[in-house]
Amino acid sequence: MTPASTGIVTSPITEATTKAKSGGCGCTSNSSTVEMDEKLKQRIANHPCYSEEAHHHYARMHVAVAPGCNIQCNYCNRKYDCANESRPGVVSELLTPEEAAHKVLVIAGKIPQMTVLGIAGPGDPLANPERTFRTFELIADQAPDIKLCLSTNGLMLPEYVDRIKQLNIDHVTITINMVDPEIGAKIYPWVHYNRKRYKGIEGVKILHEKQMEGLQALKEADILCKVNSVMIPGINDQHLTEVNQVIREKGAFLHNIMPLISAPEHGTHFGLTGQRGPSPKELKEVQDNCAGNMKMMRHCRQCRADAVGLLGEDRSQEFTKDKFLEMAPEYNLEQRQEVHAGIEKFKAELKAAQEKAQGSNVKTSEQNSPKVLVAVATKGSGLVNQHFGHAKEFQIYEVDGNGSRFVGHRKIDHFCQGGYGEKATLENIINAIADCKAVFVSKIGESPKEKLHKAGIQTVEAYDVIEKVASEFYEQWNKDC
Ligand code: CLF
Ligand code: SF4
Repeated sequence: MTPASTGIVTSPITEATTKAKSGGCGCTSNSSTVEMDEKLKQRIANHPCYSEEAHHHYARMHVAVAPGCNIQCNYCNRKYDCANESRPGVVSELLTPEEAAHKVLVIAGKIPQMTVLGIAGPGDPLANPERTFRTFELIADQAPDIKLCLSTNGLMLPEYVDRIKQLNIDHVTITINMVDPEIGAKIYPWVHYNRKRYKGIEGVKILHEKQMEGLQALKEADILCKVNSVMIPGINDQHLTEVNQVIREKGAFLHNIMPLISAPEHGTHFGLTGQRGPSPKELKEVQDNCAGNMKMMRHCRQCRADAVGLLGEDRSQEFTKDKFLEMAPEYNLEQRQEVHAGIEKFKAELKAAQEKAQGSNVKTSEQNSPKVLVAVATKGSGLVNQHFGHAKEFQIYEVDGNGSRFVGHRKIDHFCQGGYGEKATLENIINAIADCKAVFVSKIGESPKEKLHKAGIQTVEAYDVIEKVASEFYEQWNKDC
């Protein structure tokens, strides 16, 4: 149990440290080398997408109020949610703004660590401006502590930046897959603008122009802009460093390069024509090439237009329309503030534990120590605290003598299936983390442990701060090799 999953104020660091198998050292996790001032840190401190640190503790929710779209992406099938912010093949229940507001007030009470309301589909929010802005108005009025967040393809953004500012929407995402319309023509077959459909490059040029104008306008309005880019091997993979450079120059705050997810059953152009997505290694390479220039987001889960919960969990099925309409709104500002204060206290303890571990970090390894990847089973709160068999994803950390950094996550079919299909699933898990030297878990059975060892992946059982476990593992690994 953690503050992130219960909202109860506890001190799991002390608990974790007591439960640790051995004492020792650790290191701090920081996915970015780009420095930020205090004011900016405060603006993103409890936004789970804009802050990697926050995503271990705070949750977001989406409401699916925006059905229409004004462009066509080759990775999208309109039967499903907008693939710019969602995993393809997912269908959300469409809500009216009033239903959406009711849902937010229900969830704000049941999951008080939910700090952000995003509108990200199922189409494009700004192709449905009245529904989108009406929803934001209702929330701003009734739940003033919830941050508002919007994700768009950018086509209509320049027209709405003033309204976005007025509503105090401080976080806006634009999906920008290209800054060269020739490349864009391979991604977007048409664009609908000012009541006219523009095909091919003519439409892409309009989209590009509006995206750039929108980005500039957000910067001028001091609204934090994240850019999502879908990485499509053979089409824009080489081009994304140029996209990164342009958006950085224009003032984007954060860049989220996401993998194309493509399968024939999604019925998309790319799915049907066999366009593949990138491997985790290819994705990391491109992200690494862009890192250092600006903050990179690596913890995106490509969530659904009705997502609820921490980024790594999906609680949307607990709040389907038939269920949440029966629930009474429980929004309580005081209770929420109390829970947030507890989370902040916990975060401070976590940070202190990380810094303490950093102080006793491996001294010999220094600058040129080899980098290794490790996989971590976690339910959140920055701890190794999940049983191997219950993990639906592993967080991936890169570790060297200077510390450890979160670099991504790998989704897996979780292992405990009552005996059925376990062999196939274990093989899939081993494939998914084959490039990792170790997997950190709170517990693991003898049989999977043995098979992982045969595949060259060590298992480390612990219940402790991730960076501390990583550092102890690295020190031992460094001695052994
Ligand atoms: Fe939603 Fe997007 Fe706001 Fe986050 S999601 S609108 S910025 S609150 Fe986050 Fe989900 Fe990735 Fe989006 S993990 S798909 S980046
Ligand atoms: Fe689909 Fe979103 Fe692209 Fe519109 S912007 S076509 S909903 S992926």
